Amino acid sequence: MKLLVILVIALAIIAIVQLSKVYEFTRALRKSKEEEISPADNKLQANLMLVWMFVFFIGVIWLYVRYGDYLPESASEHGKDVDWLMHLNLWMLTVMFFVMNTMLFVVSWKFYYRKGRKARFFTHDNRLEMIWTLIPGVTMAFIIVFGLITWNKITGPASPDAITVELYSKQFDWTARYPGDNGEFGASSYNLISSDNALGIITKEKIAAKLEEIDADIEKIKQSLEENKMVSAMPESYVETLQDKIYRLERHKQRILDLAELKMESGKSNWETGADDRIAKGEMHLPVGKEIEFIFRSQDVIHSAYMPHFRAQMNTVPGLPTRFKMTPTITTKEMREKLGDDEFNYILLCNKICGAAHFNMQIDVVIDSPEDYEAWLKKQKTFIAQETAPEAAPAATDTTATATADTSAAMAPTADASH
Ligand SMILES: [Cu+2]
Repeated sequence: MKLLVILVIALAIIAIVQLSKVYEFTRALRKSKEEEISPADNKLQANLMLVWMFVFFIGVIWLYVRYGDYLPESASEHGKDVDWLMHLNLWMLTVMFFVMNTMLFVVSWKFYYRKGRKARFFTHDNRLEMIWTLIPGVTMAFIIVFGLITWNKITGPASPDAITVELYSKQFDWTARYPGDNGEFGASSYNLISSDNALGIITKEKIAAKLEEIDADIEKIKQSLEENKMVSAMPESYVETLQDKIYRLERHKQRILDLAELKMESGKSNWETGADDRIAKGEMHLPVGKEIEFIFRSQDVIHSAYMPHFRAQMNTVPGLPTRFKMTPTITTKEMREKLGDDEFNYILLCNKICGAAHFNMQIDVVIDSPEDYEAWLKKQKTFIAQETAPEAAPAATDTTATATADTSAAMAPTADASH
């Protein structure tokens, strides 16, 4: 079948080429020049312009009707504002689209070339300049001002009783972290990210393991320096490179040691604070009617957390936590009833082409009643249970560590605590 289609297309192209050759040949016989176009030709082209305008407009209107409503009603508070803005923009564009295209095609139809007709020539018209500067200027200002007002609503400070949820992205999945009973996240650092600590949460064990790893690396380089010195004279540049490597590793080690000294705002060590953080994968639950403050982090590349049903989207950037707040207004159950679809689920998906499995980087978002949400949260594993052996966990509270005022910024729950 495919072969047949390709064959037909190929034959059609050959036929068109042959026909145009015949046309040129007859023209040569009639001795008319190629650039000579008859008035009848011009008129036909002008009329075709008008016909095409109508076909084009009908096509656009059909697209609006067929695909105009691709999402159900917004399930978040600010979503209504976003929808309003979106529709305002769309209507403005639609009006402009029809006005501009009508002018384009009608002018081509009306003023096609006729012998002896002359165009009026003028170099400047103040009134015209005014019209095409002022109208777009005012329209743009209007869109920008309303856009900024909505944007500030979404990204403004969260209320004190908002629930904070951290969304952590990496190639290619999402992890949701909820602060435990103490309401505070444990600190994290990219320096501690490893296969068994994807979020880089700071714990005594993780710090010890990292220090050990760095020491081993330093030792290896030192050894190779010694060995090479004995064998022959090493090029000086190579020695320098190795010494530079050692210097870098020592500096890295100091950063890890600094992490061990960190304390949270509450005065507890970050290990104590992070131990009861709850981790959810594959599915994220949120309570209806409560303000949620999202904090986004990324491990590797820029991803984008996109929750279309809530009209919410934010880039997740490695090394730079981003945030926004939203209040869900419709539970999953209510939305299923509204849509008459028992299988419906809200989704969180990655909206930035981030690699081979980007298409698969999505999880369900379940909006519960506050009671159901609490019950679900209690069932989620704490970081302590998930990422370390249970017996190794509780001991480590560093009472000797001190916190100084100037490091408090680095101790914000989600900031990467390193420099
Ligand atoms: Cu992604």
